[in-house]
Amino acid sequence: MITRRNWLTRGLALGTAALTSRWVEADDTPAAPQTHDHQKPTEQDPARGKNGTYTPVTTPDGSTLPFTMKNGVKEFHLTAEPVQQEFAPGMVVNAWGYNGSTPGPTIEAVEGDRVRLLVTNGLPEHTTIHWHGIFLPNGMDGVGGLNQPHIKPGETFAYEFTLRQHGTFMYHPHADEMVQMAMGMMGFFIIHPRKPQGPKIDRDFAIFPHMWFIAPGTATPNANVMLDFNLFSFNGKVFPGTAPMVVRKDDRVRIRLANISMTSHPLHIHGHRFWVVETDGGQIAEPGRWPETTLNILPGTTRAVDFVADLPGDWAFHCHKNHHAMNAMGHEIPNLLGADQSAVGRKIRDLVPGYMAMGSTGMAEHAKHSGMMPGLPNTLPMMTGEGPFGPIEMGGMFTVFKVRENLTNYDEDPGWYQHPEGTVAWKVDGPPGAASPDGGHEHG
Ligand SMILES: [Cu+2]
Repeated sequence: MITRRNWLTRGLALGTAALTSRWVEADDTPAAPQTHDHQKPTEQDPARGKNGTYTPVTTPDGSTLPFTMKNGVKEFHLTAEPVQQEFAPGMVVNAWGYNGSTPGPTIEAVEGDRVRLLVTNGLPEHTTIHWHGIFLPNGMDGVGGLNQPHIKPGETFAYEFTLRQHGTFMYHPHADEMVQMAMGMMGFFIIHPRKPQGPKIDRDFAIFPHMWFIAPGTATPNANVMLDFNLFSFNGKVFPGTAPMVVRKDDRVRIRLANISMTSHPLHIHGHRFWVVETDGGQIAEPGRWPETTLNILPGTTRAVDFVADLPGDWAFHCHKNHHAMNAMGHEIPNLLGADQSAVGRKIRDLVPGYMAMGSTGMAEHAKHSGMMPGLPNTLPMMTGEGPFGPIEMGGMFTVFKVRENLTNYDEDPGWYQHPEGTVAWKVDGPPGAASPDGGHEHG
């Protein structure tokens, strides 16, 4: 049986082996993309100098697409296909994606690379791939019907072009778009600069916020919904299924964000502010960069932000559309704030043993009782997660940015932050005047 506590434990186990912070030779072939233990160049690309190095991107809960070098061309292979993916323990979704996941694996390459992308269609209908934001010959742009014939089920098409820019881009279908993207078809296409400038990035994350409509009790997204979505994910996971972002204190962190959903996601970080350094149109020159704590990622855009993680702790990172940081909720819930439900609660309990009337004082009771009241199958509680101080009462687009001193590696969840004594908000006994340090509270 899954309790909320082991949900959280499982949710916080890192979904992917995180990477050690290290520059990788740009010519390296990530044969084992999640460990990077074998970063030896297999073949030198004569078109590139020695300068191209990069810190590999970490796709929380995702992966990096391996490639093979063929006569100086980096060859990647994507298969568009149905995938079954656990969004959080207790909920499996019948989505569509690439190579077994939604979002598909992250493509990483270096400016100047010649790339060949083989795309096999394992879907029940035709598809194409559009390389969003990338400068390429028109016939490689992937708009079905306009630039190329559709890729029919079972067929494989090759796209080939030279990367003439660097930045954060995406791939997604340009065929039956509303259905295929509502079903989860998307991926990152990261092009590292051939000559990196500025300080070294220690941790480079890539996150797709996405939204879905999955009727409670079911497992297949409804692609006919236009705005009324009810499940909100980071890289195909919802809290508490989302992997934390683990960094060392004073790491320079980059977070790349991309959105092909139907609405914007104002993504917010706690305890830090980040600098907006990049759009899908390219790099923002140094004087034009600006600080934010919340950045609205519009549909059809990517953004990258950089900052130094200088404050240790467990910091929330979440969408600030508040219902996007919750799990599936019904839309027809009556507003019961302030209503006395005690009489009706007694009557319903005669019919439904164990029934609890909720909502009179707010929704927090839902998080408290979600482990006690049986819910619909394959449906997550609206507010969930258990922290060291009690219920976290979140869901959806929510994860934890963990900044630690003395971190030995990025591969293990360091657990909850151990707050130095006297640095946690405390309960005041007696009149408010007692809250001052002179009022008797012990400070560390
Ligand atoms: Cu959102």
